[in-house]
Amino acid sequence: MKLSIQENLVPGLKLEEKLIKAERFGFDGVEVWGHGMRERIEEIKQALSTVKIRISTICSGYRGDLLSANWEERRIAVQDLGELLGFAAQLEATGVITVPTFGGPKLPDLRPLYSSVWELERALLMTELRELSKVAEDVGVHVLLEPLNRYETHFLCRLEQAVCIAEEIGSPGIAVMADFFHMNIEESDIAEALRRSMKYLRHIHLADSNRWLPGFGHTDFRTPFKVLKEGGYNRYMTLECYVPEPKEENILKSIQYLRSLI
Ligand code: LER
Ligand code: MN
Repeated sequence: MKLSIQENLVPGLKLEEKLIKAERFGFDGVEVWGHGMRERIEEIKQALSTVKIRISTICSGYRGDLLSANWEERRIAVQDLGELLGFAAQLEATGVITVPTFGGPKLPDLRPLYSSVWELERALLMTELRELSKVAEDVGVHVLLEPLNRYETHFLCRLEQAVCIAEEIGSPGIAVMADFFHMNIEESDIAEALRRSMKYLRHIHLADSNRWLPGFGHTDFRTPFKVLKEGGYNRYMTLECYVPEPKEENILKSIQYLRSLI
């Protein structure tokens, strides 16, 4: 298993500085934000040329909303995501983290055409993901579906819902990621949820129960990590969490804690 950290959590001004620092901390990768990627791609490639550390993933950062009631908004989301998948391939990253929609539903109740708004949203997403799966497959990266807790989205909250979508699409371009903070709220058994998702699991976000660095809350990482190890998970786990002061010291503490478990 490889460890990565989101770029904003690493002290430093320029990406090159952050990459050097993250490598010194002992990380294998850095997760970058998708926003403004077109303008940043050359700077990122340049920064990568001087270090061993890699870009693990691109986190979201597309405009629009895949489940908006507005066609333009949906179109922009699909277009931007397609473009980000291309950038992910150029950076040799796993893929692009995708939250189908934040907040509540934006689509109308179309009963009896669809039995619920959720069913309509799902059908719409399937159409969009079929299109995106071809792009992702062509360039060899993944759309990483991320379930969030109920306070951030009504749509995908548990791993099994994302797995079901990936299964139905049936393309290596569509995969699933797991975030320990969200799982801590939504899954009745984190280890079991991971075990059932192994076939489609391509990325992980790490945070403790309070969304602080792993080791600074009360989440049990031991059992889920055991499941990941047994399932042959050898991909990135990225820190997406609050870093309490003193930051550098605590990042080092957390990475040591995680290495002792994996
Ligand atoms: C939001 O809470 C989150 O976990 C992010 O990874 C969404 O992109
Ligand atoms: Mn996350």
